Amino acid sequence: MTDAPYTPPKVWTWNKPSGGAFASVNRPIAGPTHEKELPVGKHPFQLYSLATPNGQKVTIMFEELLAAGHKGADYDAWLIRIDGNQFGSGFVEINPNSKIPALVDRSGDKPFRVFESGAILMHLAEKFGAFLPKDGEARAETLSWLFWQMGSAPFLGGGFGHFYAYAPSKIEYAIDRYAMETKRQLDVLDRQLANNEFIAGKDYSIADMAIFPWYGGLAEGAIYGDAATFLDVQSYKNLQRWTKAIGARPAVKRGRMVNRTSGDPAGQLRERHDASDFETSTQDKIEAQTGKA
Ligand SMILES: N[C@@H](CCC(=O)N[C@@H](CS)C(=O)NCC(=O)O)C(=O)O
Repeated sequence: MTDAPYTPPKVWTWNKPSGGAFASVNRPIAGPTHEKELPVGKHPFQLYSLATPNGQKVTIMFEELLAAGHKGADYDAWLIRIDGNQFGSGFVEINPNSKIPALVDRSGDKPFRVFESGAILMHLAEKFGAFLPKDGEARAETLSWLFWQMGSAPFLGGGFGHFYAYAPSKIEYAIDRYAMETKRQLDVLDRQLANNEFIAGKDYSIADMAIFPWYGGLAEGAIYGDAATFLDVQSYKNLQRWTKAIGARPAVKRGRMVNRTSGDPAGQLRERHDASDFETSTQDKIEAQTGKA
């Protein structure tokens, strides 16, 4: 990797690692790299994930469904570390795109896969008739914001987050370009939240669950080093109000702990197989029992 001006060759070839964080798992081809079956637990839903923002969306949804009394929404959450495990054969079978989160719905006669966090949220919302209005304007508004998130966050994560926090060198052009777009997105949310309690209006919905882990996480200062200062996130007052309200929900707090592998060990529930795991199986307790991290 050099900072010298780059003249692209006529045909790109994969002849060196790209550099930066995650370079070791980046490759220009899809498909599995090794054989590995996925474990299956006792619950109707089997989730294979990690507590990145995309992973948190789904664990928040499950915890909200359970908190709302949907007993059929119980789930096993298995940990997929994205240091190569996303290329195991079993995982690629349920997500040909090799990215967490991926779900297997085993609640009916024949298990089937659902991948892409937005599709998983919609699938669960429709199945349980929850957090997504049934029809009309309210449904359209909720889906509009859900898909806004799916289309916008790659500019925040793959664009701003990558060049600000992970790239091997700081490139002013790239950071400027994506800081500008990220701030524009923060302003979109701030304006929407000026007149609405929740993202899609008066009701809490899957749009909030999708947007919170990314933009709430940024507003809290939880992602990309000191990005919160760099982007002056405190100036988005309505976004700050919403972030505090969503982050205080007990189900959101639980959902953010599931499949977490970093930070305070008391906030990490690396795998979730039962509601009681939040009391008994957080990483601090496991380390106290086993004596190792
Ligand atoms: N559009 C996908 C994005 C999922 C995604 O980017 N997942 C990341 C973690 S946040 C991942 O698994 N990365 C591993 C890799 O790129 O190899 C979704 O929303 O489900």
